[in-house]
Amino acid sequence: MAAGVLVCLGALLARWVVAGSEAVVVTVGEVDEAVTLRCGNVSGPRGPVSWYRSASEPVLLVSSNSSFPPASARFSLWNASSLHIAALSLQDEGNYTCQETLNETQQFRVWLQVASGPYQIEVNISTTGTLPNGTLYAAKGSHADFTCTSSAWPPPMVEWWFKTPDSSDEPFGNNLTVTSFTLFLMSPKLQGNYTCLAENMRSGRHRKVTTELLVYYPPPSAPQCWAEAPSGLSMLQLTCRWDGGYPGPGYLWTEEPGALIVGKSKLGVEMLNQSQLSDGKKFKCVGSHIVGPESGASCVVQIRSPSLLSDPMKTCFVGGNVTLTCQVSGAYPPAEILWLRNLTQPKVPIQPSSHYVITQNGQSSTLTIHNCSPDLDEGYYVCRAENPVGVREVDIWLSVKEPLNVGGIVGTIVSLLLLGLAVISGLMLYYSPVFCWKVGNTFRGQDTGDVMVLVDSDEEEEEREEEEEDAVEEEEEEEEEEAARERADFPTEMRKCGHIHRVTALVNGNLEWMGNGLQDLQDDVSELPSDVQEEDRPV
Ligand SMILES: *[C@@H]1O[C@H](CO)[C@@H](O)[C@H](O)[C@H]1NC(C)=O
Ligand SMILES: *[C@@H]1O[C@H](CO)[C@@H](O)[C@H](O)[C@H]1NC(C)=O
Ligand SMILES: *[C@@H]1O[C@H](CO)[C@@H](O)[C@H](O)[C@H]1NC(C)=O
Ligand SMILES: *[C@@H]1O[C@H](CO)[C@@H](O)[C@H](O)[C@H]1NC(C)=O
Ligand SMILES: *[C@@H]1O[C@H](CO)[C@@H](O)[C@H](O)[C@H]1NC(C)=O
Ligand SMILES: *[C@@H]1O[C@H](CO)[C@@H](O)[C@H](O)[C@H]1NC(C)=O
Ligand SMILES: *[C@@H]1O[C@H](CO)[C@@H](O)[C@H](O)[C@H]1NC(C)=O
Ligand SMILES: *[C@@H]1O[C@H](CO)[C@@H](O)[C@H](O)[C@H]1NC(C)=O
Ligand SMILES: *[C@@H]1O[C@H](CO)[C@@H](O)[C@H](O)[C@H]1NC(C)=O
Ligand SMILES: *[C@@H]1O[C@H](CO)[C@@H](O)[C@H](O)[C@H]1NC(C)=O
Ligand SMILES: CC(=O)N[C@H]1CO[C@H](CO)[C@@H](O)[C@@H]1O
Repeated sequence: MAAGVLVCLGALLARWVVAGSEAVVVTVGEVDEAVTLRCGNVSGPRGPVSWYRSASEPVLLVSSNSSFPPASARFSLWNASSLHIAALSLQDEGNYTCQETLNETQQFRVWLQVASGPYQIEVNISTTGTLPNGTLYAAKGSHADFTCTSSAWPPPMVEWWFKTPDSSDEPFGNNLTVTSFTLFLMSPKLQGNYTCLAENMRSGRHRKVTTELLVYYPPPSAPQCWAEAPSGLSMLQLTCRWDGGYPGPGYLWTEEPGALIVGKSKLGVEMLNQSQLSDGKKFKCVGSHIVGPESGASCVVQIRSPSLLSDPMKTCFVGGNVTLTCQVSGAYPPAEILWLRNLTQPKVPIQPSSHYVITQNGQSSTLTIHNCSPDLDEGYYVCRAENPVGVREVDIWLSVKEPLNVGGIVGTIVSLLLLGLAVISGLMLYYSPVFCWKVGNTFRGQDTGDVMVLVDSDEEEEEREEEEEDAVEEEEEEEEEEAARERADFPTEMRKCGHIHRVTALVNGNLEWMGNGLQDLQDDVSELPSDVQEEDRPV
C-alpha cells in the first residue's frame, strides 16, 4: 500500500514539472476557521480526485477512491472534488495539489495562506489623567504618548486616525502607519477622537479602538468677584467669575475668617440673606480647575454698610437755588441714595421735578431746589443711603432767608464803627461849644447830652438787614439814603468827596429821640448838604 502511494507520488512529481507553468490559486483561510480548496475552475461532472500536501515528499490527504481514507478527520472531500479543511492552524499554510483523472490526468495547485487576527487591539494613551467616566484628558502644553498594539499573523498594518468634533477632516493629513507616536505641546485643536485601526492585510480582518481625548486648560487670569444687590435691598448676590478656561471651573464661596462654606457651584453665584450680612464681613471665592493650580485661585470681597458725609445746614435765599450734597463712602456693594423730606411725607422719597433736581455721580448725590420758598422748602431734608448691609441717614437743615448782599453787611459794620467814632465826636462837641453851634441849630431842638449817629454815604448800594435788633436803626438809615439819592444836586457833590460822613442824628442817649431826629433831618432836606460838609471837616 505504502509502496503504491510512493509510486503514485513519483508519477505525480513528474507531472508537476510538466504542469509547473500552471497558475497557482491562492486561497486564504483563518486560524480556527474552515477552508475549502477548489480543484480547478471546472464545472460539470468530475473524475476521481486526490488531494496532496506539497512538501519535500507529497502527502495524500484525501481521495475519492474509498480505498484511501482521509489523513485526518479535519480533511474531507466536498462536492466530489474540493478539499475541505476544518479548524485551520498556522501549520496548514502551504501548497496543495489536486489531481483529477478523466480522459487524462490533470493537476491543480492551490496555495493556502493562513491568517490569524487581529482579534483584539490595545490602545494606550499616556496623558494627564482620566475623568470619572473614563474619558482621558491632557493639559494644554503637556505631551501625550500614543501606542497601539495588536497581535496578528501576518503582523497587521496599524493606522492612527484623528477626528475633531467639528469636522470630518483628519488634521493629521493622512493616516499614521505607526504603532506609537508622541504629541508634544497639546493644544485645543488636538482635542478629538483618536482611532487606532489594525488590519490583517491577508484576511482583511480589522479591529479599531476609538479613544476620546480632551485637552483642558485653566483660565489665564485670576478670578474676579463682586457683590451686588440684584432685587431690592434685602438680598446680597455674590458673583465669582473665572473665565477663559476649559472646562468651566467650580466655585466655592466661604466666609472669612473661619472658612464657613456659603455655597459650592459651577455658576459661582450665591444669594445671601440680610441675616448673614454684617458690616466689614469678608467672603472668599475659590475657583478650582481640573488642570489649574492645586490650591485653586481666589478672590475676596468685603461688604460694608454706607457712611455719609454732608453739610448739616444749608441756606437758601427766597427765589434762589440751593444744592444739598450727600457723599456716600465705604459702601459695598454701592448704596442706593435717596432724598427724603422730613415734613409731611417722611417716608416718601423726593421725586425729581422742575423744583427738585436730583443728580447722582457715582456715590455722590445732589438735590438742587429751585426757587426756594420759606413756607415750602424750609426744614429738614434726609439723605438716605442703603445697601443690603446697612442703611444710614443724615439730616440737613435748610433755612430759607431774604436775600442779603455783602455790601449791606459791610455797611452795617462800617456804620457801627462810625457810631463809635460819633459817640466820641459827640462827647468832644458837647464839651467844645465852638464846634457845636452849627449842629445845635439843627438838632438842639431835642436836647443836650447827645449821641451822634453817623452814616457812611459812600455806600451807593441799597442796604437790607435781617437782624431784628438793628431793624429800626437800619430802616431809618436806608430811608435816609434813598432820600439823599433822590436829591438832584446832592449826588454830584457827594461823589467827589470819597470820605464825607454825615451826622444824621444826635440823640441824647435815647433811641426814640434818635428816631425823631432822623425824621427831622429828612424833612429838612435842603439844609443837609451844608451841615454834613461842615460837620465832617473837623472829624
Ligand atoms: C473560472 O472559469 C470561468 C470561465 O471559465 C471564469 O470566468 C472564472 O473567473 C474562473 N474562476 C476562477 C476562480 O478562476
Ligand atoms: C482504488 O485504488 C486501488 C488501489 O490502488 C485500485 O485497485 C482500485 O482500482 C481503485 N478504484 C477505483 C475506483 O479507481
Ligand atoms: C457543491 O457544488 C454546488 C454547485 O457547484 C454548490 O451549490 C454546493 O454548495 C457545493 N457543496 C459544497 C458542500 O461545497
Ligand atoms: C507555494 O508555491 C509558491 C510558488 O508556486 C511559492 O512561492 C511558495 O513559497 C510556496 N509556499 C510554501 C509554503 O512553500
Ligand atoms: C473523454 O473521452 C470520452 C470518450 O472516450 C470523450 O467523449 C470525451 O470528450 C473526452 N473528454 C475530454 C475532455 O477529452
Ligand atoms: C465624560 O465627561 C466629560 C466631561 O464631563 C464629557 O465631555 C465626555 O463627553 C464624557 N464622555 C463620555 C464617554 O461620556
Ligand atoms: C468621539 O467618540 C465619542 C464616543 O466614544 C462620541 O460620543 C463623540 O461624538 C466622538 N467625537 C467625535 C468628534 O467624533
Ligand atoms: C433666608 O431666609 C429665609 C427666610 O427668611 C430662609 O428660609 C432661608 O433659609 C434663608 N436662606 C439662607 C441662605 O439663609
Ligand atoms: C436757578 O436755577 C435755574 C435753572 O437752572 C436758573 O434758570 C436760575 O437762573 C437760577 N437762579 C439763580 C438765582 O441762580
Ligand atoms: C425729622 O428729623 C428730626 C431730626 O432728625 C427728627 O427728630 C424727627 O423725628 C424727624 N421727623 C420725622 C417725621 O421723621
Ligand atoms: C484607510 C486609509 O486611507 N489607509 C491608507 C493609510 O496610508 C497608507 C499609505 O499611505 C495607504 O496605503 C492606506 O490606503
